Amino acid sequence: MMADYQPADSGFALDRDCKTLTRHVLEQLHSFGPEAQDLSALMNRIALAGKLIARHLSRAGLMESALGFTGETNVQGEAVKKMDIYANDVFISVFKQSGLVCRLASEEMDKPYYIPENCPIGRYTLLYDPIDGSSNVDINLNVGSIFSIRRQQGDDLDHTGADLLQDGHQQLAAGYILYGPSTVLVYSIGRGVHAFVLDPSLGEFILATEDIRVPSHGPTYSVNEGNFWQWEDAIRDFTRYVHRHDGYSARYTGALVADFHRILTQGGVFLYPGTTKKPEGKLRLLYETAPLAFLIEQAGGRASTGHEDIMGVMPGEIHQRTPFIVGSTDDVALVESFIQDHSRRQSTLLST
Ligand code: P6P
Repeated sequence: MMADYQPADSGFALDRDCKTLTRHVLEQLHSFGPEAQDLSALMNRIALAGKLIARHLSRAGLMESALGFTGETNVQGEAVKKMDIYANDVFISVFKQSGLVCRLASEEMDKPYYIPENCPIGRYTLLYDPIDGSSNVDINLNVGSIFSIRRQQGDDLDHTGADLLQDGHQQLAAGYILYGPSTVLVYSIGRGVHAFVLDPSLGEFILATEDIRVPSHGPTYSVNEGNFWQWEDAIRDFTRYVHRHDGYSARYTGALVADFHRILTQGGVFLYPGTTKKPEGKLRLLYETAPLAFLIEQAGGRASTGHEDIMGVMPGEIHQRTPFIVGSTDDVALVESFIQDHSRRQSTLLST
């Protein structure tokens, strides 16, 4: 009787190369039921979008009309890059025939894109920022895509997307793709945060790090200090504090996904506070700050507007913005302590 077959020592390497994203999602859910299969299929489509965008980015410098501006401005009033439109359309193309989604809501589209009648309609909504940090695209620096998946609630017959105006706890899954020296996909379906690296030779995202935990404190503070005089005093005082105390380093790339990835993996705090020009902040809730808040909380960190948890913010409209303070629990709390001190001082002054 032959002994049971034992894989050779390379078993670990082979098994690791087989830990693809779709398999990981099913293992996470310990289920092969309909919703598990849906989530696995949704993540598989997002991975395909990431591969297509990564490929386009890697060759953009050699392609006519891949870089630069379209000459249009989007609903945010921002100049649109050709890569923004390409990436936006990639997500639509990848999901249009999937039978998984009923609509897609994006930074680049004023209203959600509804899957046409002649295509299979699903019961999920994809909310995404197709290319985050597009000011970096033409200079070959990091950019990312951010995504959030919600289940459709109600029928949305009037196509207003009103049922999307729910807080961050309604997210089923969230994550991002970071296009850098390697292409990294980070996601959570509410059971921890996991990172996959694209192996171009396989054309697969392979599990790299499981159950990422953000340290309770880190040395990095990440903020655009060019806005210093546009901030409220509390944020200026926080900045003065980290200038004066050892152990802090400033890092800021201009791409939220890249700055967030550093904070998620090494600790610290990223801030995009309100300014005099944009008191509500620059970053968008439904497809930027809420998905990243979902991730950081899953990794043991925090995300705040400075006054409340991002995950609890109820949006008034699809493109609503929020101030964003995200990262290690101790570092987010430090920023909030300056805000609370200032609020106390102001209320004391007003009461005298
Ligand atoms: P600023 C990119 O446009 C973006 O939305 C985020 O990726 C990034 O964190 C932020 O804006 C950068 O904005 O005002 O510092 O250039």
